[in-house]
Amino acid sequence: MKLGVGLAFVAIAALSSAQGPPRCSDIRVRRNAASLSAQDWQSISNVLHQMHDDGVLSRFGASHDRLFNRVHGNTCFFPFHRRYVLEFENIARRYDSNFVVPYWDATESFRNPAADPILSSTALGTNGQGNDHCLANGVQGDMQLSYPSQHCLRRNFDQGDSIGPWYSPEIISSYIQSDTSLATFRENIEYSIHGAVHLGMGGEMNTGYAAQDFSFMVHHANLDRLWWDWQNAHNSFLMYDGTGSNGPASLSDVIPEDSSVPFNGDTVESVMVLGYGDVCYTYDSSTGPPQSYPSNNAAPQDRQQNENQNNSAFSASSNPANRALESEGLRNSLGSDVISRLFPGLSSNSMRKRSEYQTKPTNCGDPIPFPPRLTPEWIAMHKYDPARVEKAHRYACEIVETLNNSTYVSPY
Ligand SMILES: *[C@@H]1O[C@H](CO)[C@@H](O)[C@H](O)[C@H]1NC(C)=O
Ligand SMILES: *[C@@H]1O[C@H](CO)[C@@H](O)[C@H](O)[C@H]1NC(C)=O
Ligand SMILES: *[C@@H]1O[C@H](CO)[C@@H](O)[C@H](O)[C@H]1NC(C)=O
Ligand SMILES: [Cu+2]
Repeated sequence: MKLGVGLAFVAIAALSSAQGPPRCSDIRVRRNAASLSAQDWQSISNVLHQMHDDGVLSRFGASHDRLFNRVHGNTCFFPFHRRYVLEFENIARRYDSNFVVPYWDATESFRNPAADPILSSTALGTNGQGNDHCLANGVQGDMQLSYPSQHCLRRNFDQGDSIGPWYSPEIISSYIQSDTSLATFRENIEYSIHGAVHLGMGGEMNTGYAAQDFSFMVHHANLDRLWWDWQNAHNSFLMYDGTGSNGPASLSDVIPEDSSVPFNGDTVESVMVLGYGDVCYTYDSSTGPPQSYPSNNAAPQDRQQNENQNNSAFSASSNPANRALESEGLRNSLGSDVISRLFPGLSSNSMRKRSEYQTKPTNCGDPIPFPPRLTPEWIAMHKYDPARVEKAHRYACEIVETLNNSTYVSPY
């Protein structure tokens, strides 16, 4: 009798841990912005202008600005921006039922971001023009904004007409593979590629109301994709640790919201797993939503299963061919000690010893440049702890130096 009750209890516990929101019947796919046609960008432009005319862009700018210090610098960074971009996408789909926010894989063009075709006059637009650095072309060319006061939509590259180098895919791949807690992964992403892209673009993107520039959505969709890849790589879909927007992070935390863009009290838990509940999208470069809702305490999966997806869970790059070259190159160029520390996702696969590859190939690419620092203004604006930011930057530089010291040749 006692045993029966015990078994029943275990069965119920197992069931409830596997519950969660229902799987979406229709899961849309966020595409790589690099694969969009001129017609796709034109459709996006039409939607953005209608949303602007209806005051929707101002509402998103205001909401992000007012919530600023609650949704940056803590683990809520990820769930907040997932919910926020989703809300933008849902509203945009009322204007065009085919609208899906594309993602900008800003790692692929890290050596010379200003030359990225996504920053061309038929896509997100080039650098701003004139004394005010007004955006004059692209999907939001010549747009006038009213939040927080009348101004043109501005873009002001950080190095005059060009943008300094960003973070290479290998650095972000290392975060995806080696960060075992979401709190650590959040710090590494927020202090690296997140800030580098905002600061490199400058203008509107360097303000609290940056979301009025569509670049914000395309950039944050990419950060969301990286979070999803991290969740898959560690089979840690429900991990939410560290500090949330209101003290110790908890899945039951309500996502901070502003009345200008209401989330109806949605919790962090409601956005943790793509393809479930109201989070009905996935990414074209990523592992798709799991077949059943993950349990809270799932053990790390055998990573071998991801091999047939060209290491999609192990590389920040969205390009399958480069992803394969990156993994192959890292395996062949680094000692097993470095692999297990910086790229542990590769260690379960057959590895050749570094001694077999002592000489650099003659077609050696340029070394990966050291990534940029966040500016003191950016650190102060976000109320980041400067010591944590510095620690993260030093770690990124150590990854670059380790690769530079090895025989590894980056395919990027
Ligand atoms: C992996 O990448 C290679 C090179 O781009 C490609 O030929 C192959 O079809 C890809 N395999 C899968 C399963 O995506
Ligand atoms: C890479 O190594 C070369 C020497 O092998 C050095 O000149 C260069 O400064 C290094 N670059 C980085 C980014 O570490
Ligand atoms: C790279 O090599 C240089 C020169 O040998 C060495 O001083 C440095 O510590 C190495 N860096 C890393 C991260 O291994
Ligand atoms: Cu933000």
